[in-house]
Amino acid sequence: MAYFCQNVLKIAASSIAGHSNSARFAAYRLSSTAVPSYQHIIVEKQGAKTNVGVITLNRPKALNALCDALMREVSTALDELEKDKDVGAVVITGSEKAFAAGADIKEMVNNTFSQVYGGNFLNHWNRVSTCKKPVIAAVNGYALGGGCELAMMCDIILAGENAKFGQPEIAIGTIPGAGGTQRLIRSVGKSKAMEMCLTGLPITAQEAEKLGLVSRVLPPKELVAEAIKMGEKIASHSKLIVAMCKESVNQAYETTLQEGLLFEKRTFHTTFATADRKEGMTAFAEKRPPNFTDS
Ligand code: CO8
Repeated sequence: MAYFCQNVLKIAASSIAGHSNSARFAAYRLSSTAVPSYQHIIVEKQGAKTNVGVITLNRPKALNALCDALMREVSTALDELEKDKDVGAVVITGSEKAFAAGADIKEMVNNTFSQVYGGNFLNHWNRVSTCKKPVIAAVNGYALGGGCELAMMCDIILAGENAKFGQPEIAIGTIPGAGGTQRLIRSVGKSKAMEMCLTGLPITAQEAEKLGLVSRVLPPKELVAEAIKMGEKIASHSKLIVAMCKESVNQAYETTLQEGLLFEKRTFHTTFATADRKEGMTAFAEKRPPNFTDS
């Protein structure tokens, strides 16, 4: 543990120095920690209370193409951040040029049907969508193919003004494989989803906001800091209740309205079995900030 703590600042400083978004890291330098053992991503805890996990995709030469090893590292990082009791939200981001330009085409080029079907190729990508903690995608630049799908696996997408979202798989003789034909339609509707999947052409951040794919568009240099700020706000609430709320919102994707409303009502009732519900309402009545214990 001591070894880890000593090295955290050293490693954080070196990863900050080498990072293209060094200005934003500087603002958080004093409160950041880093986990050293990743090759394709940078993992840190950011924010005034170091309670926001930040995963930065870091394969700049390949525009953050999502090779198998990178996505396995993302899964491992999420496992770690999910276990970390201090972390209340996670931000996934890339560089200013690319969030991610898709699955790694060069890695896939010689794969055969029997290999990908038999081996359940890239099945582990799903990990992002099963994270119990809220995950915010901070998207600058290209979010194409698997990059767009990765963003859509997150709970909230914030976009830089230069972001481009697209499903260009059709142009390389395949189709989206991680939600591009399923999650996209639920965000932007059938006509636009069809247009994007069948033409392969991307949409801008501004269009994406108009369509409801992203919740906000921000100047590229402010994007990650804003995402961390949003993560801090979420992390200031009870982590237990936040997880219940996330689960309830996600039910809307999976079920009928009546079943969803019932799920919501039962989950609402369940909050009354928690100490944090009692504390939250008591604090309101006593005109003081709540002291949540995540129980
Ligand atoms: N895979 C591998 N390498 C890539 C990828 C990629 N997706 N995208 C870019 N690169 C590499 C380039 O090959 C190039 O490498 P090098 O310098 O060694 O030649 C480097 O990144 C820079 O790229 P460009 O020179 O092309 O940069 P430009 O600025 O000219 O163009 C683009 C940027 C427009 C983003 C362009 O690179 C591009 O079109 N990339 C491919 C986009 C794409 O087709 N994405 C979809 C991939 S398929 C997919 O995502 C399927 C997901 C299925 C998931 C299934 C889960 C179960």
